[in-house]
Amino acid sequence: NKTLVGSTIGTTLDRFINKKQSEFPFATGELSQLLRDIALAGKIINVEINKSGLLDIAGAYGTTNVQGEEQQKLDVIANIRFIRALKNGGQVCAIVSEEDDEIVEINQDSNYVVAMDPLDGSSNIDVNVSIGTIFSIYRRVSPNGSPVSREDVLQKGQKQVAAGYILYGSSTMMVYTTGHGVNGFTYEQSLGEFVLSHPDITCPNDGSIYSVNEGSYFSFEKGVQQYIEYCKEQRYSARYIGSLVSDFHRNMFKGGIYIYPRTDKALNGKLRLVYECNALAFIAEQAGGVATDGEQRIMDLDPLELHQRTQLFIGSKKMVEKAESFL
Ligand code: P6P
Repeated sequence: NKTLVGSTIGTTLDRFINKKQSEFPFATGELSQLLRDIALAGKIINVEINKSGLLDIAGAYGTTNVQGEEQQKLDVIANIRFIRALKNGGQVCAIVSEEDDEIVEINQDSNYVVAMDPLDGSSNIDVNVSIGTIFSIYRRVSPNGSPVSREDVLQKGQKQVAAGYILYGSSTMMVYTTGHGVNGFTYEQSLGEFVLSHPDITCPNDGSIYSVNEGSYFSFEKGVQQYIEYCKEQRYSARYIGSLVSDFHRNMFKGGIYIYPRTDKALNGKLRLVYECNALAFIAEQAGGVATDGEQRIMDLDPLELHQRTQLFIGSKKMVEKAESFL
């Protein structure tokens, strides 16, 4: 295990953000503040998640979100916490959230848009499996002070200025990029701070772990079935947690591929382009990995709808290329 020594490892997220900002002379500090606001919301949700087993907030909330999924109470709480933290932080003009059917307009005098899945994998909450927050950050394209437009929130993934996730697992980690590499921070309970624990994360170019829900095997297209057979012939390991952030995070460190292809129940795949796939695609590419929909680069896809779904093949470069060779 890494010992927290040296000037970089052990730096708090706050100091890291300040140091990085100083490397950009024209930085206004707005993006820095936004990243801090997200980290704050993550800390608050971390507390809620850790006590959810004790309080009756883990159970289903009774309402359903645009996915038609039972909205877990923690889903709703996480969404409220993030929206409140971003509103109070003052940097955000609009939010797109898995939990809100429409654009959440915040402050038309602010410059940033956040697209987020506040708590992905929430069906895992009440069985104590890790869950995650996924977020993308864009600069608005409409003039400051004007009403927020759909063009502000439906930007291609290549326009992201930052992206990241918070993984509430055996330890709580925040991993993010601003386009200059990927860095991982571990929440240090005693300090109440995220501390730099995994600087300059790189995804192995190849791997032997594949993550896909083989329960849907018979409804996968032939090429996907053939790639799964290939993985078995290679004696790869099957690891599918049912929590995208957990599978993605493990594959980024160990090497691996996560696939959510189209099925008979999910004709365009299940995962959402705007607030799940684009963020992880940005991180994957910044770490040396790749992310496609089986044909095109995820970050080149044109979002037409807020909750648009896409197929996702993401992880080690050679594994994604191999999978695509079967499609
Ligand atoms: P399935 C959780 O609902 C999620 O969005 C991802 O976190 C996870 O990888 C996937 O869906 C699981 O979906 O259809 O395999 O149960």
